[in-house]
Amino acid sequence: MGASTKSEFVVVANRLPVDRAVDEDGEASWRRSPGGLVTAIVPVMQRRAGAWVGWVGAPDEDLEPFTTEGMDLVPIRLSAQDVERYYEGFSNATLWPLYHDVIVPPVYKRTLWEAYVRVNRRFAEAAAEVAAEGAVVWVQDYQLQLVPKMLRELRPDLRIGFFLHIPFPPMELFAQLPWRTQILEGLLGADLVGFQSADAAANFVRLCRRLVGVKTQRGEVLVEDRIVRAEAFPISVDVKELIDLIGRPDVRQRAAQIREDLGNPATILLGVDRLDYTKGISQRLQAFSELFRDGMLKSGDAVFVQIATPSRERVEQYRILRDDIELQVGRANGMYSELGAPLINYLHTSYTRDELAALFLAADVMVVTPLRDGMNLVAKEYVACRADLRGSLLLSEFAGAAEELKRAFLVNPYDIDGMKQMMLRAMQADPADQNRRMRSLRKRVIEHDVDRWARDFLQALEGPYAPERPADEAVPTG
Ligand code: ADQ
Repeated sequence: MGASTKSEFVVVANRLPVDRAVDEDGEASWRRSPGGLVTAIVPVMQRRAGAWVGWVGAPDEDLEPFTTEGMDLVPIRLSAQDVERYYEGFSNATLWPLYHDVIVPPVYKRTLWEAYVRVNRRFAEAAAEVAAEGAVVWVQDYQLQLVPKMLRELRPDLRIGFFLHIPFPPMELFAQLPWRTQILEGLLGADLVGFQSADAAANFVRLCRRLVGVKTQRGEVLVEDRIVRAEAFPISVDVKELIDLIGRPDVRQRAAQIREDLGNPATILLGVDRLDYTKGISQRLQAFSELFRDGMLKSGDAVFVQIATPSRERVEQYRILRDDIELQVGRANGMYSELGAPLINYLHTSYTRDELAALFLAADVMVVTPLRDGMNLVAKEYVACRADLRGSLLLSEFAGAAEELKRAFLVNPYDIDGMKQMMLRAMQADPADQNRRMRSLRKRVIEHDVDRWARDFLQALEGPYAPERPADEAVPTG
């Protein structure tokens, strides 16, 4: 990308959509990161000569803009202190727990906030630099909530969209944040603010009215002479990629092999999560092991496979969580397993997409029990992979996905007894019941895949906006 080239379409996200790969000769190159967001946005980037502004994921790296796979990438430098304060600090020790029901206490520290402001400004300035006149800029997620306002101040000609991937909390929780007004004003710099659910969008609009004192109506906030829209765009998965994977003979063989390696138990239950306290891993393992304690299950009836991807390991609460889970797994296995047949197979590692697809095919019950989750893509990935219409999804009511996946076995993850009963029901569901449920779940996921999500958001951002009534009538001023 030449220094003078400007882009008509710019994505701004904490991370660039690439990871560094080092080959046998020590040569470094860039590989596209796995994940739905990247898959959904890359085709749009390629069609429109887009640019992506983000951090490479390592501290203190000074990189010039570069092009890979038809994407222009604009690296943002973060010092080790920025990473500690903006990323691990304000993003993941303040906002993350606050936006997830305060499951652990958020850290409120002025030094972290100052770093958040400083780094958000750096992202906004880079985006302002690279965007062409009248370009569309799409800002992603909770790490960058101040960018829309900062960017609008620098470049009032741009059309700015923002999408929040995590929940947006209600007044009772959000009001704790010492910088609550600044965050709301930051988001109000956008033309369109997208959320995973209608509840989150409604929380945002209500908070703007109460804390910023602006006029609002349904999904609209009036800011001076602009209308900011707040709407739900539930994110989804790359269904095509998953269907291709499960059609591969090696993936099917691997699924059969996994069942065999686990000793061909009657039922395999599976959990796949980042190791995060929002995911309810401990609650589900407790429910499962109590079924053995109570004699409802015995060795050979069922095996639980819990895959936990290492995550945010420098943040204290994540270190505590890891120790707690590993203690719990060790205890349950020590008490209820038989020699050579552990109750819980716990793997603290990351997997390839092929291996994940094979695990989904091998699992009779997919257990997704977050205490709070913006959406949860694992639930949708499992459904997309079960073209055989077998398997059961046990899903928390507090995952955004529950709003769409109504035929799952829904549970309150705080209710251990309720979860035990539902776990048994999901395990015992007959093939006809599984079939009916899975057919309905799959219809929803196939019709609403990640391409549609990106398309819907961008159409809402760029298309002509037709409010139900003219703006000056709908939102009286003065
Ligand atoms: P996450 O909290 O990371 O995402 P999730 O939606 O489940 O949660 O996405 C995780 C992704 O990582 C899935 O695609 C999954 O397959 C993959 N993954 C998990 N464990 C893995 C492993 N061991 N190896 C390889 N891959 C693994 C945030 C929000 C969610 C929201 C998404 C997207 O917290 O609520 O759904 O963003 O908006």
